[in-house]
Amino acid sequence: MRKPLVWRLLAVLLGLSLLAAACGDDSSGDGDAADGDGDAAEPADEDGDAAEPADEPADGDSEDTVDVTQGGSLLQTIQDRGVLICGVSGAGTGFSVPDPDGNMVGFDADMCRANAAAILGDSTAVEFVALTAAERFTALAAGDVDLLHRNTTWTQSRDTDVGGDFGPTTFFDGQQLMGRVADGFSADSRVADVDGAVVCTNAGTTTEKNIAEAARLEGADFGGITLNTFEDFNQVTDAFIAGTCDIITTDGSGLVGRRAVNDALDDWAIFPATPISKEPLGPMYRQNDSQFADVVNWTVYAMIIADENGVTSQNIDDFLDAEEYPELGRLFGSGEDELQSAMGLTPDAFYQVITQVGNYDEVYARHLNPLGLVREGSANARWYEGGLIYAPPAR
Ligand SMILES: N[C@@H](CCC(=O)N[C@@H](CS)C(=O)NCC(=O)O)C(=O)O
Repeated sequence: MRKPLVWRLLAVLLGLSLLAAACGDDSSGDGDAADGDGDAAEPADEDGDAAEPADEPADGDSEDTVDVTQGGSLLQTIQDRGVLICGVSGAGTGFSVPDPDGNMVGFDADMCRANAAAILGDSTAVEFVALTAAERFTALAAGDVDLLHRNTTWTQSRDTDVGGDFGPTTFFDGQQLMGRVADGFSADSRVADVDGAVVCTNAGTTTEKNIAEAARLEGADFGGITLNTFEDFNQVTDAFIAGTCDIITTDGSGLVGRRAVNDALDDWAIFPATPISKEPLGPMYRQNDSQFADVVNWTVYAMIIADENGVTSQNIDDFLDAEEYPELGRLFGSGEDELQSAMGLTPDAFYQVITQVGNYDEVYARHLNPLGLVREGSANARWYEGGLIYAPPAR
């Protein structure tokens, strides 16, 4: 049954307004959002526009298949534009930092490249926009970036109030603290040991809220902390090195990264051993665009499935026989029952991801192993090795 005319007209109008939002003046990602001037940005919680198509009444179709092509998906906008605009930190050691030539390097940066390889067949077709933690949600809501791969923790408020949706967790993290060994801190230190300390972090993060809450929960014997927040984590680390901060705190991965690049393994202690929070980090995009969400999510899943099966950028061509490897045949587009075309991608979209960027483990090993972050024994291990990295089946 076709939708009544009024709903079809509404859908067209909504599609156009979504496109206008996504293609606004700043959609070239020229860095306005990164400048922090916030001009173009509406308050993040006014992003509700995008939710309206979901209110459309069910049309009563009872067919087995559904039409997955939705009006106004960001996917088409990116394909027409020919470049993916990806919001990253730009100061997240191991996750996204510019190299001396200005190339964005890291785990999150490669996740952006993987999305570009899937959507555009070209992992280099990415424009990176460096965003501080405080800027990121406004930039996303305003359409300055298509998505975030920016050490962003999936939380209830960000998933609801802030107008975002989250993809699969790509790195299971947790908040820790770092202090100087010379000040008596060790890996066995606890939050109780930072009584009276100047504790520093970056603003607009779960981190600043968690530490304030943890200090309050220490109880009556705990005198309190002085919490100082900075715009970005480079400033936080500089203040720690300068001695202005006794303790710095953020996602454990960030602390391990900063300690490694400052060659301070013996001088800076990270604690407590069990983090004070859960920080599931992953992609975030504007809410209620199911087609775009599917593409971002299945890009991550394809990288995980490849890893589960030992398929790498180097050996993928050995796994294209769809008779022998039916799931991989579907996923990489060599089987006739491939599912990528129905998602608005080319059949070989995920083949491009693996050949151009690598599987999950290759990306992890490239950027995080050198910092001392290992998957084995951590939540980021494969599910069949006791970790939480898991993908649904490609069927
Ligand atoms: N995961 C937390 C913290 C994110 C965060 O800002 N992490 C720091 C340290 S890993 C970072 O990315 N710093 C880079 C910067 O400040 O630009 C959140 O989503 O609020």
